[in-house]
Order: sequence, then structure tokens, then C-alpha cells
Amino acid sequence: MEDFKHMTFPKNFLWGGATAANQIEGAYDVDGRGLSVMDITTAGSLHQRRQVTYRMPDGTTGKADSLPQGAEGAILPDEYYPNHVGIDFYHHYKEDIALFAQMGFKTFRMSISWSRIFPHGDEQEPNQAGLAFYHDVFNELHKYNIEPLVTISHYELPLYLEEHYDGWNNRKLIDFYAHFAQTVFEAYKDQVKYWLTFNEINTTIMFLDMKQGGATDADYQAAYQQLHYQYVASAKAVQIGHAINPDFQIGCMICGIVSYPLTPDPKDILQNRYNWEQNIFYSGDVQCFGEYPTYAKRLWDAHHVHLDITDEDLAELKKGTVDLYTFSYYMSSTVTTHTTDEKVGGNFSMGAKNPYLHYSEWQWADDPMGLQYYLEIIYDRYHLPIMVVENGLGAKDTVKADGTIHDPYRINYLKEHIQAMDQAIKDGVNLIGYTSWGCIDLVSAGTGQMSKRYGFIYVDRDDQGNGTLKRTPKDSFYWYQKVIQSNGADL
Ligand code: BGP
Repeated sequence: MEDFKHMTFPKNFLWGGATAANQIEGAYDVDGRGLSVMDITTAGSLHQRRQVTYRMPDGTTGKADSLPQGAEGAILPDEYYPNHVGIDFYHHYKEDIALFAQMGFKTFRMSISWSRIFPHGDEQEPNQAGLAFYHDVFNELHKYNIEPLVTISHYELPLYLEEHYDGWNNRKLIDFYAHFAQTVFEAYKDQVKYWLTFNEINTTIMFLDMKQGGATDADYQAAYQQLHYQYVASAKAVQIGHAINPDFQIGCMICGIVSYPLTPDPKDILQNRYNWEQNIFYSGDVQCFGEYPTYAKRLWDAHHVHLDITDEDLAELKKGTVDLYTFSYYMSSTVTTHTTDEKVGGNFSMGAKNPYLHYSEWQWADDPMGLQYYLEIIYDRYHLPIMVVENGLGAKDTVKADGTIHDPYRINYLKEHIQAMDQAIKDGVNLIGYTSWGCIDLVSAGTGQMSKRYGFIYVDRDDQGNGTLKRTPKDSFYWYQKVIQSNGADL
């Protein structure tokens, strides 16, 4: 009964921050790294991937992303590819990790760039220079007793696999991914304990509901098939990882957008439940329970989906269930079957406006209580340890004449969300860690902007690619230091 008496966060709670390779590293063409799909993903186009053709600055073309209006088919200037430089973590990691240590981080979430290890993705032999880079980063983290938390695939794969194999539409990707996972598990088995197989795996299906003009049955067919191959790949990785080091803790990672019914109309209540099933539970159920849920058939039938699923696949899913459940949390949304003028815009189309909530400049609903709600629903369903591996406020910061950055809005957002976690722990949820998103400013995934900032550490770089890349702690840096030092008591 000990768990129910927590007044504060558990001892050994993993406080830290989160990033992704393609949003921080830069150095996209050095030390043998191959191109990744994110290197040709233009600003603001992430969630509309594979919509139109693109052309690289060097003239090569392919199918991928939506481009800025009028630029389709053109050779784009470098500034359209914000990830080419990122914040140049590749050359600044020592300085950055020292700053994380100064804040008192217990953990640091990062991802491995697949094309740094396998430039094309289908090779047998890894690129040694790529492996060496992450060895160095993990060593640096351990110098300060910071536990790495590693996402194996964070929204990217080698461009070669996209162009020559049609990406995750191809079953062969399962084995390429499994080989990649095995390679990094073996290389870092003594340095890394916590692993996540795919970042926000459920967005493959969730983003379809937000697609402008609506998604077709063919879109759903493709998305469910890609997801199936990714679930099998994830399950294989879990088994491979446990065989290499039984102490590995390997998790799923879900985009946790809480949804509520807009009205008490039973149709809205049911629609909301369907939304949870399709967008949240489906991916968690397969990865945590090791089998497809009963409602899967309804989801597939709704879009006339027929999947390539073998008996061997189902056996893999059963054997490869995850050890922990992790998720991102930024906002909630509402669901209604009624027509309403009060729509949420922003860079996602997030259903109807919730009159009880405030929205950020990007129209993301600020809803700390939604985090408590989500944690309790999920823990009740899976009874697995949980980590919040992304949470934060994207905002435009102002640098004062004296060089300081005051960000009370960010402190306030994080504080309210930490209070929500505190409440969930008191209610019995086994929450083991919290890594706030973009602990150092980085390229925003959804917009491609640098100016949508999440960091405790300011990075001098603008949307046009100007700036010195100098790092400066914001007010929130000192606040978070205090939070960690007091183990969440002093907010
Ligand atoms: C999540 C992604 C991250 C991150 C974050 C913030 O969906 O896992 O990569 O970028 O959202 O989103 P954005 O960058 O669009 O503000």
C-alpha cells in the first residue's frame, strides 16, 4: 500500500529533458551519414509527408512532402531544410550536456539517427563513425550520472529505404529495423538501459483524421499496414533487446492527445470512445497486450481495410510486449458529431473548440488536468510503469537588451503539468519519469520553425538560419533546477 502514500515524487524519479536527433544534431552530411527522410522534409510539412514530389538542392527528386506554396518541383534554398543545421548538437554536445547536468538532469531523452548508423538502411555493416558519435554522447552523459533514454526511431528513416523500398509500406522494413535495433543494442548494452522503439507510433493513423480535405480509404489502408509492420518490428526489437541485456527496459511511445466529447449527446460520447480506440488505445493495446483488440475489426471495416498479417506476425507480437508505457502530452481535443463553427485551427485541425480551455499561439489547448486524466486511464488499463517523455509549451521568446530571457509562461505551463502528475501519483499511478520536450531550443517538428521554442536553454538561431548558435539559460532553467533539486516539491 506504500504507493498510495506518496506526498511527493518517488525517490529515483527520472527528471530530465527530451530531444530527437533530426531536430538537434545538424551535421547531416558528415562522417559517413546517409540522408534521412527528415533532411528533405521542408519547414512545416512533417505531418503531411508523402503528399507531393520534392526536389533536393542537388537536383535529385523523389516523392515525399508538402512544399511551401509555389515551390513544388523547385530547387529549394537551404533554409527550407531546417534540420541540416538543427542546433548543431553534433558539435556542441559536451557544452549542452554540461548545462543539463547543471540543471540536475537524471535522464536525457535523445534518438539515434538511423542513417548515421546505416546510411542506406539495408547494409549489413554499420558505419563505425556513426556508432562512435553516440558512444561519446553516452559517455559524456554518464560522466554526470545522467541516464540516457534512447528512441530508436524518432520520425525518420534513411531516405534510401523510402525511395527504394517504399518505406514502411514494405514488409522488408521489419528486418532492416530489427537489424538496426540489434546493432545499437549490442553497441550500447552497457551504456543504455531505457529504450523506446518508435516515437509517437500512433500518429500514423491519428494524423489522417487531421488531413486537410479528408483521408481516403486507401490512406487508412496504407496507414494500418505500415503500423502493423512497425508493431512487428517493435516486438522483434523487444525480444532481441531482452536477449542481449535482460535489464533493458523497452517501451512504446504514444502521442497522448486526450479527447473529450463536446456535448452529452450519446452520439458524441460514443464517437469520443471510437476516437480513443483508433488513435490512442489501438497502438498501446497491441504493444502492451501483444494482440489486436476486439474493436480492431470495426476500425478496419470502417475503411474497408484488409491487412497482410501472418500467423508468425501474431506470434511475434505476443512475445514482444513492452516493459513500459511512455507518451507525449501537450494538449487535449474535443470530439463531436454535431456541426460547429468553433473549430480549432493551428497547425493541426483538432476538432471543435473547448470553451473551458485556453489555446496557445499554435492553437494547442492548455489542459494540465488532461494529463492527470490520461495517466490514470492508461495506468488502469496496462498496469505498466509510465513515463511522460514529452511535455512543454512552444512559445516565442524575447531576448532582453541585457541578454536575459524571461519565460514565466513556460514555467507556469510546466508547473501546472507537474502538479497534475503529482496528483496522478497520489492516486496510485506508477509514474517513473518526466522528460520535458525540447529542454534545449530545437527545430519544431510540426512547423519547421526555430521560433517555436520549448527550451530551458535558448539557442541563438532564427527561422531563416541566422544566429551564432550561442546557448543561454532562460529563467525556466533556474526554476527547473530547483524543481529537480527538491524532487518536485518546490514548484
Ligand atoms: C511531438 C514530436 C516531437 C516534437 C513535439 C512538439 O509530436 O514527437 O518531435 O517536435 O511534438 O511539436 P512541434 O515541434 O510541432 O511544436
